[in-house]
Amino acid sequence: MKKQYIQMALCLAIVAILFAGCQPAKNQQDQKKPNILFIMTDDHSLQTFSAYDNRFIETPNLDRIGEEGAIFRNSFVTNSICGPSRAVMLTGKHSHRNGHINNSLTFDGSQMTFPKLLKANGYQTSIVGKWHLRSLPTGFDNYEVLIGQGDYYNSDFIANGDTIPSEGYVTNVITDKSINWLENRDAEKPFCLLVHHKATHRIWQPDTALFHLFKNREFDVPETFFDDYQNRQAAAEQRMHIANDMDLVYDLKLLDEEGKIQTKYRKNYEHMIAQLTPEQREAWDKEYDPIIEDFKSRNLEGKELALYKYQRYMQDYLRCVASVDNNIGRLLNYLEEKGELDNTLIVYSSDQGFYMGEHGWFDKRFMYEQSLRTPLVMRYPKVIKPKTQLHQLVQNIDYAPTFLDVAGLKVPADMQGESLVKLFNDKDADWREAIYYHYYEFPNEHMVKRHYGIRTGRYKLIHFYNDIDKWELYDLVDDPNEMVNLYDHQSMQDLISKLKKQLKELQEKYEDTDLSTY
Ligand code: SGN
Ligand code: CA
Repeated sequence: MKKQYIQMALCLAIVAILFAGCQPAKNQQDQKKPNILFIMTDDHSLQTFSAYDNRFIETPNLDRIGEEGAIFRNSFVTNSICGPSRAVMLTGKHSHRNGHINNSLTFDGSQMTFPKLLKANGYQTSIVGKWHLRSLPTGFDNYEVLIGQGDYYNSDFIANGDTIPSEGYVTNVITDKSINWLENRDAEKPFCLLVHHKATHRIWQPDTALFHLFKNREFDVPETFFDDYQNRQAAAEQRMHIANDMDLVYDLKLLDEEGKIQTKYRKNYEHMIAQLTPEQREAWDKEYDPIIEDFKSRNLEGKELALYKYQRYMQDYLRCVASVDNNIGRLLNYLEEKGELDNTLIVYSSDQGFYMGEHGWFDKRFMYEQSLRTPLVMRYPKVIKPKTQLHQLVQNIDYAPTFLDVAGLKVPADMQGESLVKLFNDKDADWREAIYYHYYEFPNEHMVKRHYGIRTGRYKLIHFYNDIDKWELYDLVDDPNEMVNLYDHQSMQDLISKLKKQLKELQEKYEDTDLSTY
């Protein structure tokens, strides 16, 4: 009897020792901090991301992130322009709070950003691609960034202080450099890598390897292409109109040797194609020479010319999107091969949306839907259930708090965004009911007036100010194209008072009460 007890006790002790031996390994696995891969493009519209809209292009790799994770159906920016959006994402603060209100400023890199906090807490941090904040990156163990806007072909990069010429098509080169960094990192530490593409920014130069795409495709023209901007003065006075402002040579690559095709930007375009290697140039001319000859034979004018420009614009823009999608596929495959895919929070977004001919436009800046929105998908199976669809109003101030939260770090109290992790845990969690927007870059190339406003689930109230004093109100359910400004409608006055009150509350909350300072 006694012997049996001793044997049993011995067995239990062995099991306990074995179990204890396994424990640390399991805990290490559970406690392994997730990697963060934040992929961003420049000017990528929701209209050209098939998980949002499949009228124009299929983007299987981008879609995969959302399918295997979450797609945000109401994702917005705070200030629809490049440098400011980047500053917002880094700091988790609105433009007036991080100081970077427009593209002509130099970002104050001494302030707190999420890469700095991750780096201080054991992450290896790196950024590859577009930066566009003038000062050099801070908070990164490694940076390889384009100078300003960079070039689509054979661009220089500043790599940790040195200028490095890099032959090839920029979307491929950024991916190569990113994979190279991942390959050579210290695999003992978690990483935070920002892959920030130049594409799909103007002037939409495709990869010569993708010239076969979208040949002979006729793209549907948006209903609002011939908008007359009735009751919308700021919309009428912009300069981002496909018919009037998109250049046939510079934007649409129709440089004829005799100079018959009118352009204000001949020199810019010549400079740009002079950077191509002889092989790239040969492929370039082979693609565009027949298009130029065809264009000249048509003698287009007025509406026909505008519609022609729209089709040319769409063809090259979509080819740039296709490169992005292919290269994201390469990155996902790399992580999968290395066994890191499921331990990485993968986020894809753009610095803002873009007009694909809606209201007759290209570019962004306005608080109207196409440029207020930005695509946002995230994948991290440990926290996000596949096929999650989120409809809350989220904004790019929320990215920094989300990254910190996923990494198990405290979000600094002065960050103005909120972690999105709460929505992954509970789809019905308490969330903001309205977002605040403020755009400052006027006067500037595209002449979009300064404005601020509020957007709720249904309504949008905008105030254009500075050299103008005009309000606009839209009902996004009845008028999703934002063609009818309801601001002067008698029946809307109670709603307007309520929205103005809510707007003021948001300005107080985010501390943007003194507009005279800009
Ligand atoms: C450049 C473009 C503009 C664009 C701004 C801002 N002109 O100035 O069309 O609006 O960038 O874009 S270009 O002749 O250089 O193409 S941003 O995304 O970088 O903010
Ligand atoms: Ca941009």
